[in-house]
Amino acid sequence: MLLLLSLLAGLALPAPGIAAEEETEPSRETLQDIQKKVNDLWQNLLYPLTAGNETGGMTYAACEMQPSPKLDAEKPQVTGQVLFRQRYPQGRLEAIFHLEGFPLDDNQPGRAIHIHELGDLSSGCDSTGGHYNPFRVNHPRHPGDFGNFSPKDGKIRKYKPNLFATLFGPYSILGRSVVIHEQEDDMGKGNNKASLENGNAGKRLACCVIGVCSGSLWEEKQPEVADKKRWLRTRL
Ligand SMILES: [Cu+2]
Ligand SMILES: [Zn+2]
Repeated sequence: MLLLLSLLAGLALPAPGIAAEEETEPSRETLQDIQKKVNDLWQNLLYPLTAGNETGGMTYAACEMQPSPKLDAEKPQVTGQVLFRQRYPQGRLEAIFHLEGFPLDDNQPGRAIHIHELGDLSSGCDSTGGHYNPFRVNHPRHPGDFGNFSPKDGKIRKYKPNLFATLFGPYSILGRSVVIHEQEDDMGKGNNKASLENGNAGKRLACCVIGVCSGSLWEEKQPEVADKKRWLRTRL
């Protein structure tokens, strides 16, 4: 034990008479290289199958939305999917929100969608915990704060690129949940504690757990959201 302690002490203190090596900033390439190695390690440890060759380095995940079983029968029964994809290892997360079951004459200005911390549906959407908040920051700076969505004809059809959440590494959202709320997200501007935690978005209408999938669902749904983008472009 003593020997171990003295060895550790020897490592921690520079030997007398030897000048400490001059510190230089690591280059951007070195940092990127380290980041990739750390990500590779995590990826291989946690999800050895997700960065497979079959999908050309693209990882796909799906969340099969189900209405909260605790919801009153007259509330919107939301179903559908939230799909994710991300190119391994440096790509940014993209998502397709493909949901239905909202009232046709919806007078709600928007519905909040977030990633919640837990993938536990044992008590419906109530057991999914709070917002996934790995960096201990205030709402709406959580990686899964997707903002507000306005259903049209009872449906949400939305594509979002460049998201902050990730499918890879220690902060992966795999196994966590997506929750749709009854109300609008106040985006942290509600002037109270809950606003900085969850945006006062109200009841949890529906939720699901994010899991790895193949690319077929993404291929199937993408034309619907892509068409919409093209339609918008022609109108501008
Ligand atoms: Cu939420
Ligand atoms: Zn949040």
